[in-house]
Amino acid sequence: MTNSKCKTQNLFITFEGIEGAGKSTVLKGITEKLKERKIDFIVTREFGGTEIAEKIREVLLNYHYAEKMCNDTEILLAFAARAQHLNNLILPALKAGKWVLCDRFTDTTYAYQGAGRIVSSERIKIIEDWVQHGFKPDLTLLLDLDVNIGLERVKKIRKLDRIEVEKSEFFERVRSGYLEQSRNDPKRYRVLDGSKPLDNIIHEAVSILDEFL
Ligand code: Z5A
Repeated sequence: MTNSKCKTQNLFITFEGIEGAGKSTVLKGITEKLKERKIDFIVTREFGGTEIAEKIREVLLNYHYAEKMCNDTEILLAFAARAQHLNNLILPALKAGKWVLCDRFTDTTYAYQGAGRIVSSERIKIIEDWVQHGFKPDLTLLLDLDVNIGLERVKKIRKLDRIEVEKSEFFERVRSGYLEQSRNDPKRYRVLDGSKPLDNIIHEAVSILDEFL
């Protein structure tokens, strides 16, 4: 972990990408392999992960409001959920010696609210610093995928949520935002091609995790 206040030898690993990139599916495949390697881990997600954070997720995603949700509201709610998740689940799990595998984290806020909604990174960083005190993932696996392929995958399996109904230009900005983050932090980021067959992606992801064992 990169946060000196919360030093532990265990790993905080995040999975990022646009909708339908395959994060949840790849995460599931990886957990099978981690069990074989006798790693003690938990799997969690954002928005969400704790009772209160999941309630905030509902407000953020489950309704299509007549009123526009302000960008500041969206960001503050994201970090309110994150504060609950971080303090009540992620940090205790790391301190208890577990690996934490998290489907989305703060990089999503930079990609969706930052690049997607066009809010400056400096503005988001103020709240990140307030909530996280420098805490960051040790490793981030970014599943990169063509926006239209991702949205088609999602449309086949469920109804689109409040953010997913955005135009494809929004998701193009999100994808570019992620790729820019990966270029700015190459030590933490590994970019995987989300259009490859699932088995190949899972194999690649597990090989990356094996480097940490
Ligand atoms: N959000 C935000 O705006 N700001 C924040 O700070 C945070 C979140 C934390 C919900 O996220 C929304 O929250 C998200 C960003 C916003 N919004 N939007 N729009 P989520 O993680 O809960 O949901 P998601 O990313 O939208 O969902 P997803 O559909 O679950 O994506 P996924 O996990 O990457 O995909 P998947 O479920 O693993 O796969 C989707 C389908 O594709 C499934 O049928 C798979 O079998 C198939 N699939 C996956 N990989 C492959 C490959 N390689 N080949 C073929 N088929 C595949």
